[in-house]
Amino acid sequence: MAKKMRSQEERTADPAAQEMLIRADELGVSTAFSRADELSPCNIGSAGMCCKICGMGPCRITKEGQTGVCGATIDTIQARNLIRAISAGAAAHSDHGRDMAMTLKAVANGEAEGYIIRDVAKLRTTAAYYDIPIEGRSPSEIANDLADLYLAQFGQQKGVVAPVIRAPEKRQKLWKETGVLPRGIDREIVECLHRTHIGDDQDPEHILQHAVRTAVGDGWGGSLIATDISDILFGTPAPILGQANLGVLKENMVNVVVHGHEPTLSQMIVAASQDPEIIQYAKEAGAEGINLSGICCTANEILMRQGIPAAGNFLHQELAILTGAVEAMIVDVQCIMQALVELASNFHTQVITTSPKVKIKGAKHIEFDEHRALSIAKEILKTAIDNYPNRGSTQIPKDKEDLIPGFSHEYINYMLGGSYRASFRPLNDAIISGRIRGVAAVVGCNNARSKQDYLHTYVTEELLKQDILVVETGCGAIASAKLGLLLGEAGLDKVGPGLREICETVGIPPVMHMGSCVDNSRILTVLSQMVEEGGLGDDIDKIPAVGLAPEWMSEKALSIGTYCMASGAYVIFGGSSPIGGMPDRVDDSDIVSKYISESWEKLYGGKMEFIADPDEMVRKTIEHIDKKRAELGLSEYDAKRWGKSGDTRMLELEKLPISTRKEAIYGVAAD
Ligand code: XCC
Ligand code: SF4
Repeated sequence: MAKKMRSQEERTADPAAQEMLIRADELGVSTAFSRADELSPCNIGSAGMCCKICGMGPCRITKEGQTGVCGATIDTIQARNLIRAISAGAAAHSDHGRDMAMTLKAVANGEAEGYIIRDVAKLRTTAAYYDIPIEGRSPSEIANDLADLYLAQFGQQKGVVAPVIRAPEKRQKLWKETGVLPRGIDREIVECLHRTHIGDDQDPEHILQHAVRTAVGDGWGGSLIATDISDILFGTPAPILGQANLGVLKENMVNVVVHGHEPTLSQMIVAASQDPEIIQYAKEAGAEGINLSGICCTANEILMRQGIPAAGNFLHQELAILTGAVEAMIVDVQCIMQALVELASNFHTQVITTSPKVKIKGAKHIEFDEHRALSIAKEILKTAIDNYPNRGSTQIPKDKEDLIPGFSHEYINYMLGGSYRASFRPLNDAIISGRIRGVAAVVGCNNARSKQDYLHTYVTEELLKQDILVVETGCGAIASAKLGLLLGEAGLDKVGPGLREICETVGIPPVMHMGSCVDNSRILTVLSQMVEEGGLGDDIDKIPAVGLAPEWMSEKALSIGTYCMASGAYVIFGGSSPIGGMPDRVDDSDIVSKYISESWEKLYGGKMEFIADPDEMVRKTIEHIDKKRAELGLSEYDAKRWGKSGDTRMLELEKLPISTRKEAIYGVAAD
């Protein structure tokens, strides 16, 4: 059967991406978009029905009642596949957290060239959670103790991973009762691998219970640690002006793109790129200077702290190289396509790997070491500059949008109440009054099998119309940024009347960019503080909130979804389900899908579902939010009550003939 090649418009919603895909066709090079068209996914594997964990397999289960050679049922196989994916995701996030803790330790000991403790206030607040003495001690002394405590969480064998104490008390009790309090971050991940070795845990529900424990160790452990330490070392984000999309690349400058996840190296590259010696070196090579930009979550890390522009999200990594204008793409860990090297061989672009954990054949490897960070960053930049004279023909799309990222938990707290009355009260009140109907976190990846950015931005825009405040992280946030939704006033004509009032009053964009994927931990701590603030129930599962990952593809997304579920959220994944099972299987016998939805909801108040249709995602989000509002005894959401005050409304009224203005102001219909 001939393969169906999608048109550029079917492949991506982003005009800059469409332009680059046309260029790829003209140059005859492949991209993830074209490879996705050429390579159909295996329909047995993609639905979780293939087991290859022992040498008697792979066993592909396609008929009801069939089992693997060892007798494993489809449910056991699906559960094992799912927990293995969740544990890989948790491992990736948590290992990132571990590296941050190592860096903090080196900084505290004065052994990390170029780094300082930038946010002493956050260091003190964080240390205080764990009763680390802070009064009369230097930042280095406190940081040393905090680094030791955080490092110990990874190899801890007994007890409870320390940052869990930052969850609402009721939630912690629930986790204790259900046996999912993580003992040590690494221990739970290792146990996932042990339990799924042939001949171990074969009760799907029992397997998945351990998935919850592992994921809690990610969200309330490894990821939270990563976020805390990034803030301590590089500053807690606050709103800052940035830009996103390929148009941020510059014709007359050395374009260096950092891609991956860890801020340790990219922050140092930012510092090195501002060094007069390096700028001079670039000028000597004939460029006007160095233009730094980011892809994926490394982009988010430096965007929300220094306002360094984002060249794009996951599916933009190849497209940046296709401009022909990138001297070097510097990668560290996670979400880096192997295809970059082959693609770069058509241009002058140098792909540089830097992590001791990641090498790609054909890429230049300059290994990063936090003890010599600044020197290494300069060496990398010089390599990029040396490559500038090799540049051939270029085509840089014009598209770029402004955005305001940087909505950390701390900043939202400050923004809502100021220095003296920092609080979440106004947010809770807005939800209670119904101006804000509820909150949705739209997060996660791009997926080459769905139209890039479309699901993210469609779902986001539909929720905004319904007065649902949206927070975003990861590649989803960059998708919205490219569409201009992350700007204060700019997006407000697309927003429901109640939410618009709040945005105008507080001065926030309707979509708040909260950071990278490990920063989903910020969403957890925000939800916890909303509980603490009062009026929205005594635990996270009472809050009218939903998490969505419409274009997920990474195993990390599955771990994020699971810890958000365990924290009490309804989590919806778009795209295909890794536990889809047999298409004609009756719902009742689909143990795994039922378990992660219905049974998890009974246990944790949150649930996880895979829903392909975006309208269905929106419908179920609204339904859940309204159900939670009703359970809290809050007034039914009514759009007509809002939007009659404020500047925007006055401007609209001024457009009306005077005779009808009175009716417009006092009548029932608002819009
Ligand atoms: Fe990777 Fe974080 Fe997914 Fe983007 S969103 S594709 S994980 S970069 Ni995390
Ligand atoms: Fe097949 Fe069982 Fe081996 Fe899996 S563990 S590959 S189902 S024999």
